[in-house]
This record gives sequence, structure tokens and C-alpha cells, in this order.
Amino acid sequence: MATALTVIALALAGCGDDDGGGGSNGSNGGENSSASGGGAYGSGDTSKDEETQAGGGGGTTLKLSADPGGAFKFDKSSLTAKAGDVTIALTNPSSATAPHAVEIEGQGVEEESDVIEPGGSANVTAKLEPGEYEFYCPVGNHQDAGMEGTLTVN
Ligand SMILES: [Cu+2]
Repeated sequence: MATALTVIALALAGCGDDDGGGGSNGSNGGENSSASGGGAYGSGDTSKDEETQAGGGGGTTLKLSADPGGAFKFDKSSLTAKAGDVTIALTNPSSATAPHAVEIEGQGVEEESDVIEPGGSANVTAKLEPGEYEFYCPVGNHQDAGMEGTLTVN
């Protein structure tokens, strides 16, 4: 008995839903399907360079360059990143006069990139907790000469 009543109630509700739904679909303004779209697709040259790896994992990549004038310094003296996998992408301009590298150090972390000649590039990645770190060039006396900076992780 109870089941029958439920079915009836649902049926009535269903009927109610059908009322008033009669929308006006008529006004679509004719034919949108004109053939103009022919070659629109397929020409998409998807060669956008995606340097900022936005997707996936949430790692941060920071760009850093040795001084293009050949001085023993980087082009930035401070960097900021979010906690997690932090990559410093170092480039050594071809106008530079010395090989360079970059090392991340602090909070028990010590990671360094390959040493790169002028014109080269190299990455170093470390998993970093929030805090203050330093980055510097571990080649020769470059750090003492000023090739260092602060990396702040939030
Ligand atoms: Cu150096």
C-alpha cells in the first residue's frame, strides 16, 4: 500500500515537472553551419613554449643567469619560491668569461647543479620547506666574489 502511494506521488510530481517547460527553441536565427569553418582547425601550430610548468605537482622553477657582463654575480640577489620542489634554472650567457654553477644550501639541504661553460644551462632541484636558504656559485672563489643570493621559501 505504501509503495503504491509512493509511486503515485512520484508520478504526479513527474507530471508537474512537465508543465511550463515549453520553451521557445525556434529563434535560432537560421543556419549557423555555413561552410566558412573549413580550414580553421588543423592549422593550430601548438608550439607555444611552456616554460612555466604550471601543471602537475606544483613545483616552482626560478630562472637565474650569471652576469652577462662577466662579473662574478648572478642577475638576481634574491629569489622567492613556494615550498615543495624548487628548481633553479641557471643559464650562463655566452658573453660570460667563466664557468658557473648554482648551489642551494640551508636547512640541511645542499644541492648543486652541473658546472656550465659560457653558453650553457643547468638545473638544480631541491625539495624545500619554508625558510631561508642561500644560493651561490660553488665554482672557485665565485661566492666570495659576490656570486650569491638569498632564496626565501614560503
Ligand atoms: Cu661562478
